[in-house]
Amino acid sequence: MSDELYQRVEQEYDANQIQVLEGLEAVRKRPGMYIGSTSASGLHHLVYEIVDNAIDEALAGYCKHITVTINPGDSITVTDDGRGIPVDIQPQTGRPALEVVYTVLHAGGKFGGGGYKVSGGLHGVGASVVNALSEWLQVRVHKNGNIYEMRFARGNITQEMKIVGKTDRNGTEVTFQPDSEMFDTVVFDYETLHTRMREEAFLNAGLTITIADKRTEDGKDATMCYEGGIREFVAWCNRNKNPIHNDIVYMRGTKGDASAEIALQYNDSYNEFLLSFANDVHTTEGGMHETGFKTALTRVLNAYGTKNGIIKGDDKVTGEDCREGITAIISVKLTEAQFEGQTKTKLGNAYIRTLVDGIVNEQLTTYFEEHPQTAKIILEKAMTANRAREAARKARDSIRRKTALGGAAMPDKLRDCNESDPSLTEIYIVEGDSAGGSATQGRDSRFQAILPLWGKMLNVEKAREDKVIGNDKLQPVITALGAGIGEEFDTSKLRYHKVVIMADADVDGSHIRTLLLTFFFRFMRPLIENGYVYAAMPPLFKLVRGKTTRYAFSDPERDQISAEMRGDNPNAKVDISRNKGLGEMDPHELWETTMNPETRTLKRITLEDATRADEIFTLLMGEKVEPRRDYIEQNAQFAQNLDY
Ligand code: 0RA
Repeated sequence: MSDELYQRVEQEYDANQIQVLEGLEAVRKRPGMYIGSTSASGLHHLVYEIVDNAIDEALAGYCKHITVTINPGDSITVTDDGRGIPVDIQPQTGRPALEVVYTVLHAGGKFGGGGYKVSGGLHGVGASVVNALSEWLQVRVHKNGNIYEMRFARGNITQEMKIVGKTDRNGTEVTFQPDSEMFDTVVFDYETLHTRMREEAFLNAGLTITIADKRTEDGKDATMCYEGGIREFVAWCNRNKNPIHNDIVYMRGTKGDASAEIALQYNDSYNEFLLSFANDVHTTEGGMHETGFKTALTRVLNAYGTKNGIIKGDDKVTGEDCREGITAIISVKLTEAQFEGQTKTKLGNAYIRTLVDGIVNEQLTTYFEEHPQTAKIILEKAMTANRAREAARKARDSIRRKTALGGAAMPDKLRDCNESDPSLTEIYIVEGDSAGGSATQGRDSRFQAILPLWGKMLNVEKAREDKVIGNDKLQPVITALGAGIGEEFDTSKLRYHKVVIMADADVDGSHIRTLLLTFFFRFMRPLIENGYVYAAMPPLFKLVRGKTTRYAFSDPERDQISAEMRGDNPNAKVDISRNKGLGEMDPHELWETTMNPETRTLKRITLEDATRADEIFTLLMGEKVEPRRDYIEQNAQFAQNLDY
C-alpha cells in the first residue's frame, strides 16, 4: 500500500472509530432513549433486541431454531442457526461487518446484501445498543467452516475478530452480561422472557424457540414451535375458557410488501381479548390494523345479521357488542412500520387499515355464509351484549341520579381527606375493618382517604357491567373514585390520583389484590394505563434491638439489617418478628412503614401486572375446574385458603 493511501485509510479508520465511540457513549449516557427504561423492562428488552435479529434471519427464511439461555450470573446466550452474521471486511469502513454490527448504532441487521423485507424490534436499535449496555459481550459466528469470535466490554473491543476453531454448521451465538452500572436490576425473570418467546413462536409459525434457565440445577426450560401460528395462539389464549364455537376463524392476505393475518374465536365470557402485532412488536396502543379489524367486524356482523333476519328492522349491534367474549390476534408485517403514540406501540400506516378491513370484510362474510351455525351463535352473543349494555346504561343513570340528588353521596365507609385537588390526594383501599381502623388513625387526613373493603367480593369474571355497578362491595369503590365505569370511565373526574391497594402479604391479601386489579383491568382500564394504581408494601419483618426498630421487606434485607444492627457486637440480640398483618400494626407503625410518603415503598401497578392478575383470576374463578386445580396444586403453599 502506498504511504498516502495507507495514511488515508488510517485516518478514515480513526474517524470511524471516534464516531463509533461517540455513538455508543450516547447510549450509555441516555440508555432510556434507546431501550425505553433502565428498569427490569429495559433489561429484558436487551434480550428481545438480540432475539429480534435472529428472528429477522428466520423471516428471511434462513433460520429454524433460536435458543435463549439464562446463564448462572444472569448473562444471556442467544443462538440461531441462520447464515451467521457476515464476517467479511466492509469496503466503506475497512472493518469486519461483524464488528460494525456491534459497534455502530443502527447497524443491526439492516446492512449487507441480504436486505430484509421486514424487520422487527420496537426501537430497531440493534445489537450495538445491547453491546454498549453490557459489561461484556462475546459473539461467535459459525460460517465458511470457521468459528469467528469477537469480544467487547461496555461497547469497546477487547478482542479483535479472530478464528477460534472449525465448524460444519452456520449460525450466530451471542452472550452478554448486562452492565449493573446501567440498570436498576440485572436479574432476569424467566416468566417474562418465556412469555415473550412464546409470543414470538406463535407469531412465526414453524420457528422453534427454546428457553432455558440455567441459574439453578432445577431451572425451568421450554421448547416452543407452533405450526399453526396465530391460530394456535388463539386456542392457547382460550385454553381456560369455554369457546362457544369449535373452529378458529383464520383470515389472511397480502398487498405488495405488506401482509396481514387474523385469527379469532369467541368464548362465553364478557371480555374482549384482542392482541395486535406489527412486525412481531406487540402494539399495545393499537393502531391502523386494529381499527381496520374492528370496523370490518362490526360491518360484517350487522350486514349478515340483517340479511339473514337475525337482526330485525333498524336494530344494530355496536362494535363493543361484536367484541364481547372475542379472543382475536392480528399480526401484520410491513416494510416501513410507523410506530406512534406515547410508548411507540401504535401502528400509524393507514394503508394497513385498508388491507385488514378488506381481508375481514371479504373472508369473514364468506366464512359466515359457509358456517351459518357459527354465524348465528356469534350474532346472538352480540345481540345479548347489546341488551346488557342497555341495562348497564340504565344502572349507571340510576347511580348518577342518586349521586346528583342525595347530598351525602359518598360511601358510608369512606374516610375522606380534606384536600380536594386530586393530583395531591391518595385513597387507600384497605382489606378488612380492623386494618381500615388502623389506617384511618395512622393516616395524614389532609391528603389521605381510607376506604375499607370487607367480606367476600363479587366474582367479576361472571358478572356483566350492570351487575358490577350494582354490587355492594364494588359500588363504594366506583363512587369514591368518582370517575364512572366501563365505556364512560373518565380519568379527568378521578377524585384521587393515587389509588393504593393495601392488603396483607398473605393468601387472603393476594386474593383481594387479584380481585381489585381484575376489576380495574376490566372496568377501569385507563386507571391502570395511566399509572394511578399502586400496591402498598407493608414490611415483612420487624427487627428490634434495644430502642432501635427497623423494618425489612424481604429475607435478604432482613439478614442485612440484622447484621447491621448487630454491628461489631456478635452477641447482640436482635429480636426479629414476622409481621402478622396490617390489622396488628398500630396506627403509628402503619403510618411509618407503609403510608408515610417519606418512608414507605409503593409499587406502581403496570398493565402487565394487571393482565397477569386477570389471567390468574380467570383461572381461579372461571368455570373450568381442571386448570384451577392444577394451579392451586402447583401453588399449594400460597393458596391454602382458596376454595374451589
Ligand atoms: C445479513 C446478511 C447475512 C446474514 C445476516 C445478516 C445475519 C444477521 C444476524 C443477526 C443475528 N443472527 C444473524 N444471522 C444472520 C448473510 C450474508 C451471507 O450470506 O454471508
